[in-house]
Amino acid sequence: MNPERIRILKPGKTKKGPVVYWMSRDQRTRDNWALLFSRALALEEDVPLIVLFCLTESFSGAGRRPYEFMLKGLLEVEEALASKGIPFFFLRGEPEKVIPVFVKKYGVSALLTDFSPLRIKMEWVKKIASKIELPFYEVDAHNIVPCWAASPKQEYAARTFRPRLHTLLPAFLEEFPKLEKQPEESGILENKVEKGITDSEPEESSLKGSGLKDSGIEALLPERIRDSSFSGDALFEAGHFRPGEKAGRKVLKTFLRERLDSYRLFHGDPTKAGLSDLSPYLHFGQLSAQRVALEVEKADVDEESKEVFLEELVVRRELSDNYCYYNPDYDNFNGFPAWAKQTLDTHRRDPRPYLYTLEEFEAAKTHDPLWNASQRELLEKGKMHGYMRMYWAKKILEWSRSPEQALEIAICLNDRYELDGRDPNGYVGIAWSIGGLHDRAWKEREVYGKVRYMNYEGCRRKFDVGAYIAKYAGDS
Ligand code: FAD
Ligand code: FO1
Repeated sequence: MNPERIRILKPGKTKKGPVVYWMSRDQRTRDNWALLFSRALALEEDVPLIVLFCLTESFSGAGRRPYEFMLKGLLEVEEALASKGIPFFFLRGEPEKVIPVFVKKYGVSALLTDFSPLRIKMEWVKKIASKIELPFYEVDAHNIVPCWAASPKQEYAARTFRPRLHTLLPAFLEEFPKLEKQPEESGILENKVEKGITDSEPEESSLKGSGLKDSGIEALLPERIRDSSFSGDALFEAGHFRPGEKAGRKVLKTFLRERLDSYRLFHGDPTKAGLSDLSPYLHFGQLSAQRVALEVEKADVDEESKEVFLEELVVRRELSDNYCYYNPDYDNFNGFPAWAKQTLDTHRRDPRPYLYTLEEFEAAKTHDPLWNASQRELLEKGKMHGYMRMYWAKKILEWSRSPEQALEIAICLNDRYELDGRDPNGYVGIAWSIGGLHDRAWKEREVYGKVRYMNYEGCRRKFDVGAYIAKYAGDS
């Protein structure tokens, strides 16, 4: 295990007591560097390992569908950990409140968590580090090359990031060691669902708690998610993506067998099943991108397709973490490159050919049947085709009062309905579409300025627009 994957957030001396892996972004037991490091640390100190997950009341505008997908995946995590003798604690509440109480209550000797460049997780980590007096480690279990090792700064574009990554890949794109079973006799605590430890001294809760599986998904959903729904939820067909580690590995297998070979040809055509369909599993960390890369490299298929796919999976995906990690304005106008801010400013007063509200966009009620079809794909499947996301976001820029309002609407709908939403890839994809991030200036035009333009005609040249519209016509 390359030691560069781990960094110390807070030093401290280890005393006798369990090691805790606070699982957040990488919700899986296989191929998980944070879990492997935690297990190695517990083994070294000859103390038990505990894994915990802290469920917050809300998360970046997520609705019911991502929560159900995530919670069903966590059920599987609990089961898989139990088969390794590792207890799983499912806590509720704000991590910066609940985790310090938990580590004190169980005399924890060291705390580990996985890495995320998003503001929400970075703030949780900062607050917790200031409240605890024990060693606190962070492991990048999401990227193949740890974000802090890939580059010391925000990269300008894929072409500046790619050579750095390719130089470092051999040192990190390695096979994973096996996760050692934890001996039963280490007297570790039973699985239990802690009913939201609060700041006050928790009452001595029984060790015989019920695991997640006894609770049922409905009861596990945060209150406000259980009681509310968004207008688009009614159209959701849950069956397209089965949640969890096992389902993720099955989708990978099918992709390698049936779709990787033609990825180069079909990945830009939303009327074809040409994509991997891995993003929900990668977003929730139910599948390791490193595992995908290792299997793709071994696949005996069209070499160019492998390259085109790895460019997306490795360079584009890890470039998203780079942007969010080094640019605190990753989800607002200020984060855009200077040339893009300048050109969008110049065209602020251009007349918009159409103007729609969030609700009209959400209900796929624009004048453009192609745009409406992409929105309906999102509402029905919970995953819009990658090519259509560019068109979808750019038209929101064209039909909104300002770039700021367009950003707000695109992020809101993306994070409300995409199963893979609330992810660095989303903030970067939207900033690329609306703010020219990681792109260059193009011929100047109304509203867009020099930001790359896309239109219906362009799509017609690329794929059978009529077939796509028919597929997601809905009742409109
Ligand atoms: P495949 O083409 O099979 O790609 C495999 C993996 O490579 C993806 O899962 C993803 O991890 C990575 N990848 C592919 N394309 C990109 C890209 N352009 N940028 C970064 N990584 C990429 N991706 C998300 O994961 N979550 C989002 O919320 C999201 N929102 C987007 C919004 C817009 C406006 C745009 C233009 C792109 C967005 N993307 C997002 C990136 C991309 O569209 C999706 O990752 C991809 O369509 C997911 O489907 P897939 O896994 O079947 O794709
Ligand atoms: N991570 C958590 O640790 N706790 C949560 O309650 C939580 C909710 C959640 C909802 C939707 C979603 O897409 C992700 C969610 N995550 C949650 C995972 C999240 O990806 C990670 O926490 C990362 O830190 C953020 O990148």
